[in-house]
Amino acid sequence: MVHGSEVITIERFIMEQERLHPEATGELSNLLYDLCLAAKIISRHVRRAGLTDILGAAGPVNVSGDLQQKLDLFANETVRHSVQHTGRVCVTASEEDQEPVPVPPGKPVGKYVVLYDPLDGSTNIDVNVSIGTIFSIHRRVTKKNGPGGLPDCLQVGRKQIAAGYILYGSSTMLVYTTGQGVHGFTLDPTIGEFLLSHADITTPPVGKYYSVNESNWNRWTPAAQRVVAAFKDGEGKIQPKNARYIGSLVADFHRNLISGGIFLYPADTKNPQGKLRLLYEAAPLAFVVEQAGGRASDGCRPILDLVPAGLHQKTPLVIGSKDDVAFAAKILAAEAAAGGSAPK
Ligand code: FBP
Repeated sequence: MVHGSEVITIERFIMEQERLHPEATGELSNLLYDLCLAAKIISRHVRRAGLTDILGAAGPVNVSGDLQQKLDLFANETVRHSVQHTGRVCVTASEEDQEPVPVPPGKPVGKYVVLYDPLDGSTNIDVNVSIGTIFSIHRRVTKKNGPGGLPDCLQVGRKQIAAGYILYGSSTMLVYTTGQGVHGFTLDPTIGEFLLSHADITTPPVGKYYSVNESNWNRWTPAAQRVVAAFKDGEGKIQPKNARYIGSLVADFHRNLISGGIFLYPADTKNPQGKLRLLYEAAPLAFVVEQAGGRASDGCRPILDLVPAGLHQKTPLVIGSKDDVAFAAKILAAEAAAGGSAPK
């Protein structure tokens, strides 16, 4: 669905948004274009993955102990190379890099920080199930000249300037926010352009889906079990929902954003801090969902208010339709306040 009869490219859309900010320098717009380029390159490789030697494991494991896939590393390099030489960025950090990666010496240094998960849903790469790239953009906090570093990366989610994701699904979509609503663009491979297909996305306050890995049931706290049971069987005002779980956060998040729903990855005995990463998974999606009228919580506090202590810090995540998240957070927070935690 092209927006009305007009074909609106993402470049044109970003430029029109920029005009709303006379103080804008155009650097953020150009950085978003750089990410569009990276998305097109990754999309091309994902779409041809079965035909080229890019499937399978690359060998090493990343800082979270996940086996790095060849496509993970390709996507990681592609995003970094697309943003690091432009003079718009001072440092990048990603799930696949142990430490932040400052702009190399001799390269122009800019005012933005890019945090990203180059390929989310790695376990689904080789089986042709939807995967994604997640990005978060901050303004640097360290002195202007010279490469950026860890302090520039460890910023609270509320400080994000822009965030979004690319979904490599039945089509390739880029969804982002700069704090002026959430907008979706579909890649038209026949012209190689992202075209506006979903303007001003809003998510219903009550969702029809719940998305959680129920195989973790016995590792959950009683409160987490009660919340999921309520979404399955109903409780009070909560009506029973349909279950959907792809195992790729971006794909599960996107479905629930468009159709209404809640995604949960609670803390459990295997992941006492949750499994998902705060800075380049939870916080960027929290910015998107709040801009679409939804909510994101760690069970006790809004994700966007969590102060990061470490680059690869994990967090429990409850995200999606606002009334459903409020219901879950109330029960989880009560348990936490009573000192409850995941059964040993
Ligand atoms: P990465 O693939 O980027 O490491 O992301 C983690 C992830 O795959 C999420 O996309 C997904 O929601 C979750 O882990 C699935 O975990 P599990 O297999 O434990 O349900």
